[in-house]
Amino acid sequence: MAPTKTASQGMLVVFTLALAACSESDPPTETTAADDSDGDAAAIVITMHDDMRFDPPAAEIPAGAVVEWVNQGDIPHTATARAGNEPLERLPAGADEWDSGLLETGERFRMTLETPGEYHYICTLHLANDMVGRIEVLPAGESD
Ligand SMILES: [Cu+2]
Repeated sequence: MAPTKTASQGMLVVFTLALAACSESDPPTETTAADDSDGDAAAIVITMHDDMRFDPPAAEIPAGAVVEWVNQGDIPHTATARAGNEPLERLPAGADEWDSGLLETGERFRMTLETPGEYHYICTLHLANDMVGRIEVLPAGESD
């Protein structure tokens, strides 16, 4: 077998694997706004990485905006803000808590934050690595 042919076959395998990985990463729970195209667009997309960080780690959004977390790492992560676990997890009074559950590579989780105030959330798997994030929700009308 000629070396050049071997090389091109190798490329085909890589492409095939990449395609397979993409199709497997479709989150089963995603029933609305299933793609990145606009419509019900998220106000901010926060990516999750295997160096144990949320990017950006802190964000400001107007009340009622949609936040979307996407796992861009190879290992699972969560985005979690539950009542009763202060100060690691913190919610404004009356705000809805959330827990994405395990997000595998490429999976997304969305949350609409209606209540103004400061939110502290964590990755439950990597709290020891200080994988935490913050979101400031500004009262409607104050964010421009
Ligand atoms: Cu994590």
